[in-house]
Formats: sequence, C-alpha cells, structure tokens
Amino acid sequence: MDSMQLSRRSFLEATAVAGLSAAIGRTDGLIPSAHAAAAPAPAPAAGAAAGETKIVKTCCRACIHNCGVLAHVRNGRVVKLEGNPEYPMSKGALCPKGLAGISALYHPNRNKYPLIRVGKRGENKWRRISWEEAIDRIAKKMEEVRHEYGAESVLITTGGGGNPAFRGIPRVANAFGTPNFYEPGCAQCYLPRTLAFDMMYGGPDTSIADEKSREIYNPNTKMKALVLWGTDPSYSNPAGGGQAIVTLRAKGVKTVVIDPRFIPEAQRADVWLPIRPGTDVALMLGWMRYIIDQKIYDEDFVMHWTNLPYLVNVETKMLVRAKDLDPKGDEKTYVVWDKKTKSPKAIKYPWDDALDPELDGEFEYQGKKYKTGFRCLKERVEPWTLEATAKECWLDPKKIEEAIKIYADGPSGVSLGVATDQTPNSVQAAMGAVILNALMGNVERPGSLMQRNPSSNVVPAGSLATRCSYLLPEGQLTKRLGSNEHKGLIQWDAAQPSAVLDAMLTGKPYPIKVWLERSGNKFGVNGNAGSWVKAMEKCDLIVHMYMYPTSFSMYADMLLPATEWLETNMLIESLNMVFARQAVAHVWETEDETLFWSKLIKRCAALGNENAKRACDPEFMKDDLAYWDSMEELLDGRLKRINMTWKQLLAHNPVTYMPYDKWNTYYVYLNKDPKTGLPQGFRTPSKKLELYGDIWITLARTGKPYALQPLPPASKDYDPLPYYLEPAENPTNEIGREFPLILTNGRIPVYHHGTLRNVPYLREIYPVPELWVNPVDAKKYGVATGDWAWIESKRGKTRGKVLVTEGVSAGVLYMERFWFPETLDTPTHGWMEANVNVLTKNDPPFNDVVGTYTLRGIQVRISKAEGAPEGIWTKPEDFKPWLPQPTDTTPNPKLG
Ligand SMILES: Nc1nc2c(c(=O)[nH]1)N[C@H]1C(S)=C(S)[C@@H](COP(=O)(O)OP(=O)(O)OC[C@H]3O[C@@H](n4cnc5c(=O)[nH]c(N)nc54)[C@H](O)[C@@H]3O)O[C@H]1N2
Ligand SMILES: Nc1nc2c(c(=O)[nH]1)N[C@H]1C(S)=C(S)[C@@H](COP(=O)(O)OP(=O)(O)OC[C@H]3O[C@@H](n4cnc5c(=O)[nH]c(N)nc54)[C@H](O)[C@@H]3O)O[C@H]1N2
Ligand code: SF4
Ligand SMILES: [Mo]
Repeated sequence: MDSMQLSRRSFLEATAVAGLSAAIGRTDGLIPSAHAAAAPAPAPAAGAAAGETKIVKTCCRACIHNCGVLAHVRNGRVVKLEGNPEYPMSKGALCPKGLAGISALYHPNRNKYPLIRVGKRGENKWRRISWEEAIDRIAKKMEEVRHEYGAESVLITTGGGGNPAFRGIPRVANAFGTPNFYEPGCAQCYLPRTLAFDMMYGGPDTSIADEKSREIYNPNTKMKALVLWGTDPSYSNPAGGGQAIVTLRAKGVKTVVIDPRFIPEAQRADVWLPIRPGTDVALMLGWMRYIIDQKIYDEDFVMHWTNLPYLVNVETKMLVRAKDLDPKGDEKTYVVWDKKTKSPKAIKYPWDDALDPELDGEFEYQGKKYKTGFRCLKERVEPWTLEATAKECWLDPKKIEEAIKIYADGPSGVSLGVATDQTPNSVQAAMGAVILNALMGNVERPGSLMQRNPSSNVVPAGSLATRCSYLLPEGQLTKRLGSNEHKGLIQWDAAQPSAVLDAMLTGKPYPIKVWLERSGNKFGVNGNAGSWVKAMEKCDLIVHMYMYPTSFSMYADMLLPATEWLETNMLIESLNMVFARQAVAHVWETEDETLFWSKLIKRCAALGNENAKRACDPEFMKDDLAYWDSMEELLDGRLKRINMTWKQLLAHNPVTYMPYDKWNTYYVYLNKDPKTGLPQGFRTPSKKLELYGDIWITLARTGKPYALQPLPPASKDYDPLPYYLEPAENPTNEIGREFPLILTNGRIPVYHHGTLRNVPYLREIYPVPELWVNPVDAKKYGVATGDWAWIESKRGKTRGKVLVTEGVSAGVLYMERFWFPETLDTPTHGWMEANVNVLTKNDPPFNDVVGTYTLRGIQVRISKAEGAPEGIWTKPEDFKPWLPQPTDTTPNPKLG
C-alpha cells in the first residue's frame, strides 16, 4: 500500500495544519455562517473543573460489539479513549475502529442539523430545518400515504451491523401499521442461524462474532477442539477477539479453520480447509456422512436427546405422532420402531425403558412406509463420500478427514460465522451446524459451544426497544413483501429486500412511496447495489438518518443527524454483567434515534393514526413500554428487570447481575421442569433436538411458530433436512466461461461494513480495497501487486487494488466492500468505484426459507485497469480536511 510506505512522521506533518483549516463539507453549504464549524469556548464536563480531566466509563459501538471504554474528557471535549479492563470479552483492549471514536465524533463533515434537500436529488444542496419541522413533515407525509395507498407503502429500514435500536425499527414500522421493514443483513446475516438454532434447539446459535459460543471466554473450559467455520474472530470479534482464540490454543485446544482466505486464524490452525466459496453445505454433508459411516457419533446422546430415532411417514414426510397410530393417541407424543415388538410404538417423554427403539431403519406397517429420522439423514448424506466432497469443495480428502477427526475428539464445537448466511444455502448450512454439534453430543456439556446461559433481560437481542409484532394491524402481515414465500423472515419481522425492490420498481403488488432509512450506506451493503437507483426515483420521500452523509444521502430528500456512540446512552450486557454506555459529549443538534422514533410515532398518533395511539398507551403496552419522552424514561423502564434505575446503574457501572459460576451453567436440558418433574429438555415441540424437522414443513404451510396469525402456504414446503444447492453461478456452467473466477468477501479489521471510510487514521492503514489474486491467476490475467484491476460480473464493473497472494486458491478472488466519501459529489456518488456490491447478485435463486441472495461466491472476470478511480484519496495528506475539528459542544437537555 502506498500509504504504508510513508512514515508515521510524514503523515503527522502532512496533517498538522488541518486544525487550522476549518473545512466545511458540502452539506453545510446553505447553513447560515454562524453555525458553520464555529468553535466557541467549550464548557467543562459536569463535575470537572476547567482543565481537569475526568475519566468516564462507557462502551464503544463502532461495530456490533460493545467493548468497555474509559473516555477521558477535558473541558467538555473527549481527548483520549482507552479500554476498560472490566469488560469481560475485550479485557481492556480497543480496536482501531473504537479508537477512531474521537475522529468520528468531531468529524468536520458530521450531519449537524436536520437538512432538507433544495436542489435536485444528487446535487447535494440542503437547507437547515428544525427537528420539529422535520418530524412534522415526515409524519404528515406518512399519514397521507397511509390514507391514499395503505400503511404498507411506507418502508422503514436500518442496518444490521451496529444499530443499537435494531429491534426498535420493526417496532416502529408495526406501530405505524406497515409490515415493511428490512435490513441488509437479516437473511444475509445471522437470521439463518438464529432461525435454525431456535427451531431445532430452542437456544442460541454458535456465532462467535455475535457474542454467542461464550464458552470460549471460560478460563476453565474443557474444550478440546474448535471449528471456525466461515468466521474470522481476529477481525470480527470484540477487540482482542483473536486473543480469546489464542488463549484457547495456548491451553491445547486444536482448531480447524474453514475459509477460502488465509486469515490469521488459518495461519495458526491445526487444519485449514480453503473451501471453494459457496460449497459449505456439501462439506457439512461430507462430515456427517463420515461421522455416521465411521460410527463416531455419540450414540447415547443421539438416541436420547435428538429426534433421530422418531419415525417419519415416508409419504407425508411428517414425524409420526401417537394420534396417527391411534385416534385416541396424543398429538405431542412421537413414535419409534420398537425392536422387541417389531412395531411402531408411541414413546413417552423423555424415554421409555420398556421400549427398545431402532435408530436406523426403514419399515412397513399396516400398509404404511416409515423411516427413522436417522435413516432419512443417512440417505441424504449418502452421496457425499470424502472424495465426492473434496471434488465439489476443491479440497484434499485427507485434510477433510484430518479435520473431522480433530473435531470428533471432543468436547468441541462448530462455530458457524456469517459466510454461509450469504448464499442461497444459508438456512441449510445453519441446520448443518446444529446437526454436526448434536451428532457429537456437543450440546450444553462443558467445553461445547451450544449453551443456554441466563440473561438479565434488560436488553433483549441487544436492543432497548423490543420487537412488538402484535402491534401490526390484522391483515397486514400477509402484505409483507417476500415473507409469505420465505416465512423464516417472520422471526425478525422482516421483508425480503429483493421483493421490496421489485415493488418499488413495478408498483406491484403496491408502490413504496416513503422510505425512512437509518444506517450507513445501503449502496455499500445491499447486494447488486446499482439495481436500487431506478427504484428510488419512484419514492416521493426518502429520509436518511445517520452520523454523516453517505452515498445513500445523495438520493435522499431529508438528512437527520444521528448521535455517534460517544453521544449515546444504552444498556449493555456482556456475559454475567450489565454495563452502561453513557453520553460523554454532545455536538450540534444530533439526536438519539430512539427518541426520534418515539417522537415520530407520537406525531402520527396525534395526526389520528389509531394504531400508533395504541403504541403510545402504557395500559396497552404494559411491560413492552409505551413510547417514551426521554431516554431516561426508557432506560429506567428496561432496568426495572434488575431492580435498578439508570442513575443507580451509572453510580455502580458495571454491575454483576449474577456470579459467573452461577451464570455459567451446563446441561440446562436436564433441569427438572417443576410442573412435570421431568427434565425440561430443549425448547422445541418434542423437547428433543429436532435434527429431522417437520417443523420446517409446518413453517412453510402456516408461518408457525413465528406468525401470530396463520398464513397462506408458501409455494413449496421447506425441507426437513439440509440439502446442497450448487452455486447458481459457478465455473463449470455457462456463466463460468465468460466470468471464470469466483469472488468472495469477508471482514477487514479497521472498518465496520460501510462505516469509517471518512476517518483519516483508518484510511491511512487501509486506503483502498485490496483485491486478492492467486499468482496463477495474476499471471494468466496480467496483473501484479499494486496494479488496479477491473472486476466485472453480469451486473456491473468496479475496481480493486491487486494483492498477489497464495492466501486465496487459484480461481478464487477476495475483496471487501468499499465506498469513498470524498467522491460523494461526483456522478459515482462514491459507491461505484471499488465496491463488491456493484457485482453481487440479488435475484433468484433465493434460499427458500428466508430468501437469502448471493453475496459470496459469484462469478467475475478481471483485467488490468489504467489506474485508480478518479478523485479518490489514497495519500495521507489527502485526508487533511477530515481531521477532527474544534467543535461546538452543545448541552442537550434531553440526554439523561
Ligand atoms: N472489523 C469488523 N468487524 C465486524 C464487522 C465488520 O464489518 N468489520 N461486521 C460485524 C457483522 S454485522 C458480522 S455479521 C460479523 C461477521 O463476522 P464473521 O462471522 O467472523 O464473518 P466474516 O469475517 O465476514 O467472514 C468470515 C470468513 O468467511 C470467509 N469466507 C468467504 N466466503 C466463504 C465461503 O464461501 N465459505 C466459508 N466457509 N468461508 C468464506 C471470509 O474469508 C472470512 O474470513 O462481523 C462483525 N464484526
Ligand atoms: N458483499 C457483501 N455485502 C454485505 C456483507 C458482506 O459480507 N458482503 N455483509 C452483510 C452484513 S453481515 C450486514 S450486517 C450488512 C450491514 O449493513 P449495514 O448495517 O446497513 O451497514 P452500515 O450502514 O455500514 O452499518 C450501520 C452503521 O450504523 C452505525 N450506527 C451505530 N449506532 C448508530 C445509531 O445510533 N444511529 C445511527 N443512525 N447509526 C448508528 C454503526 O456504525 C453501523 O455500522 O451488510 C451486508 N452486506
Ligand atoms: S471491537 Fe472495536 S469497534 Fe467494536 S466495540 Fe470493540 S473497540 Fe469498538
Ligand atoms: Mo452482519
């Protein structure tokens, strides 16, 4: 990288003058001069004498994590950040994104006031308005659209990565009356895993990057092996996340890494499997086949605690219930094949010693055909010998075998990351991860990753405002775009982005007239980003709430200034502790979005929206909390669950709500259910792990267990077992002839999704996206390290800076998403130059259960480019205008 060759000193010299030049972003162009980058004498922080430094405990939020921070505040200004050693996951570490907090807070190009567009869309000309006027205009337009087209013509979206009010967004949508909410993660991030683990286990998934698999933080873990499947903890975890894995290795834990890219974890792994992108489910089926074939599964656990011995009706694919054998039989009791009597027998929960169930078999009884769940699984994995698997996944069969053997010597666990969520195999991969963990008995025992630890419940799903899908008016759920076909989306109350896009473009089944968007840069994170431009032209009002303008803002009509994390109050739970993120500064007229949404719903209620009125009524909302007038009211409301107030939490910050040893429980399924005296089992219909899931068929047909009302069936049933779908674009089919290389992506440590590309220090480290090319392909396509190359897919063309490396296999390329805040004002609006999401695919095939499209593993071609995209900044001195500026510290009476 060019910038890496410049010394640190030359960078500082180049930027030293920046404090003098109060550069004003274009968004300030029409703001009265009195408000432009003024720097009045700042007020001292409360409780500190002028000049004295006060250290305030807070928590970071520059990514989806919440690492503990000690913020040093002097004269009302944050002057230094360091890690808080009390935070159990990061233990005092902060990563570059967190350390960039000061630059982000005092960035000269923040959104400072609500702005309304005055020029044409894309001209980047704005006029300042008051919050009052902004909320009034938005609410009136929403109500107008509701009357004219229906509430469903309003779309509300957010970002998956990092929005602390995440669950509050579908709540707002439902309170207004629209079923249409989406975020660019969801079916492409985490939902496939939360869904499969919830359906099949009734407990959390094993994503390390989502702070599950908490056994990795247990200093006395009994873990012997860890499989990192499409996850990259060194880059994606709480700060020092790589350290947690290093510590495990130092204790002798062996690791297997399944990743096309030679990430830090791969470098230290016992076995690295550089899998062909998009083929993970084939590899999983291969692992299952080996485990079954070699009989190395935990037979006792599989027999007693999974539903694999239960009988399946071959014709209907449904599990057999006692009532199917005998009309007087129970609907919730399942059936096994009893070896003693050679007949199907209802088996009482949790077990019946009088029976001798067959695990693996196929039977005919009274004219009906039955198989055990185990037999169905065995048949499903039959084609996937080590050789067949290796061929499909571009791996060495011996290495696959070595990896399985490491995993099989448990206790161990498969941690599944986001990689597999980003292909149409998404839910199948997550089902595969449940099955692999369960076959080896790696469930709720010491050293395994699937655990149900208690929670304080003050921040369910990491969000202050809970989801309240019951607020959605009757009949609206069936109108949600895409979620009737892909009913798994209902778990997150979400629409499918591709179906939303279709409605926007065609006006069918109804048009989208208003779009409220609160996250960073949808052009950086949505698949096939370019497909949204035409669709957006059809919206009457597009509002963007964020901390600074992004490419998305250039297509919007109103910009609202959101608070940075150093300006926000929030409750954080980490393991057995609760922390406060507290505002340590406030600049300009930025507002916490949680308050903004509340005001918006209250205004809609005042304009006569009956549905919104219910959401503001404490009698109706009860424990789900009616919309609030201040952050403190909301925070106090949530903290009631641990008998605290926000002020008390701040006085004790952090609090340990349960001793670690009590929190760190195992074998929850064996706890006695006080009502029955029997083990409580898992939170599934059978109380067993549902590895053969007829629940998937029921979901497709009715929306159960997530829909509050029965829904019409999807066009086809979902499969009760994982199946492998070859990537639709692949090197061996027609498209592969034109676009021979496979492109995939994954996290880089210094940015969070589309964020922070405006922070000079981070752009110094990683100024432009690297395109990783294997030496074989570099030679073939005539590119060398440092060259710019064109990358083209069926959908578009963009550039990346070549890094020739054996860190990816021949035939595979790697590049991460990027956009350039410095070219917002050019016709590219910053998102076209070097962005993998110009290339990715958002059309079918989709994952049947949740509608996932393809972000990883698409076909592309490369060729040498003449040079860098025009206008982008690559040298440290280019970033001068963006160094933190002296800033107006505005007291905000609304902050608690
Ligand atoms: N620094 C940083 N941290 C982040 C984020 C960020 O943007 N930046 N985002 C946060 C969010 S929202 C998420 S979802 C998590 C995700 O965090 P992780 O689950 O750890 O996922 P990634 O690092 O995106 O991807 C993991 C690995 O998948 C590899 N990969 C690519 N294609 C394939 C494939 O087909 N199969 C397999 N097996 N591997 C493949 C990539 O090379 C990458 O190393 O990170 C969170 N943390
Ligand atoms: N090609 C490709 N595309 C991808 C992915 C990939 O790996 N490859 N990853 C997908 C995944 S896993 C995800 S989760 C999505 C992420 O997509 P998004 O989440 O939409 O990404 P951003 O808009 O960058 O993230 C929103 C940002 O909002 C910021 N934020 C934090 N707090 C607040 C707040 O209080 N108010 C406001 N207004 N903003 C706040 C955070 O810094 C957060 O990162 O992208 C998806 N897109
Ligand atoms: S990992 Fe980094 S950005 Fe994320 S919360 Fe921790 S310090 Fe902040
Ligand atoms: Mo994500």
